[in-house]
Amino acid sequence: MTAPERDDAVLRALRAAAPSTVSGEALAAELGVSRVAVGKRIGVLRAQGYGIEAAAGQGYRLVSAPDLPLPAEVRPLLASSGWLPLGGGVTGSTNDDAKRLAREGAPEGTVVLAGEQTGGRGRLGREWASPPGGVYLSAVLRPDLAPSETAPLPLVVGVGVARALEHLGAEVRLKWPNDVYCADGRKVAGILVEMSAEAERVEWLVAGIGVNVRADRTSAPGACFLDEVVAQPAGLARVAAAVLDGLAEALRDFEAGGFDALRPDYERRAWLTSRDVVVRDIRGDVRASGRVAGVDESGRLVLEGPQGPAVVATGEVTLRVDV
Ligand code: BT5
Repeated sequence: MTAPERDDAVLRALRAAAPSTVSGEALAAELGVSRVAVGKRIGVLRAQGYGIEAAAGQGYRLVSAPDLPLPAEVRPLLASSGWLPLGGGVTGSTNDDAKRLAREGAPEGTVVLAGEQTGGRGRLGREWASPPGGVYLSAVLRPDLAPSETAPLPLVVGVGVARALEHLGAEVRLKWPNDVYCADGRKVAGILVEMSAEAERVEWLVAGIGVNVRADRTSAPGACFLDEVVAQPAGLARVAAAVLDGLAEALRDFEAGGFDALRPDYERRAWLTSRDVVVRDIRGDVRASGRVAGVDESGRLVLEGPQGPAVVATGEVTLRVDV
């Protein structure tokens, strides 16, 4: 039994017994380890926030579980295989953690989870507000792609997140290139894709996703929270599992048919279509403006401008407010 399997087995046994106790001997026998090793496992679970009572001579009783995307909670909820979840508590930035692991050779599917980040990052050095009550995760991917073929990935990830949040009962929109909005245009999730590549080949990609779940007034102004737009609030582990399942499915579609296979799914939820927008580059200079016609087969934004159609691959899009 691997360490993660042992984690799952301890929790499974405690859950199966709750509200009764399960004896230390029974746990040790089930796991094939010593009672001391069981005691250590219980200590680790308590440190993660599980409420576990120990009754003298009777064993352990699970009284509460933390609302966190902990691997032992997420793993049994996953429909997709191939994810290797880690973390689940507080960290600086899951993207930084996942990048470090990728550099050290972590396999495809390694996922760093967190329920809070102290240094969450957006694009271009911007901050991602990451208070407790959100799901923050970063997946290591090693696709067989040339660097030039990765451009649609933020959109692919976006479709995966959108499907996941819809599965949980929310209505969402996708704002090109990397935002997930609630139906009213407030941002509920953000995506940050980072990569390391040689000239011809991608070495690794890290797909970072932050989802606002529990309403938090200290978060970013104008943020939307999943709890505000679903009938049934879901546990953070459930949200993380749904996002990973959605991501797995979208990546499979992309691998099988390129972005074109996902284009109808993107277009159906596209927030910007038929809106008048301005696209700026990093320096804030206007690159293009016009009415959004949609996205092309590589995920680029297509505008109908005063000088005819324009296609943009990168940029910041704002709605044009005529004065
Ligand atoms: C993004 O950047 O939207 C990408 C966010 C990616 C966050 C994930 S969490 C897991 C992983 N680990 C990380 O460190 N990052 C990734 P961008 O498009 O640059 O948007 C950032 C802007 O969104 C900020 O300047 C704020 O205006 C706004 N914002 C910040 N936090 C927000 C939040 N929690 N909800 C809604 N909007 C937010």
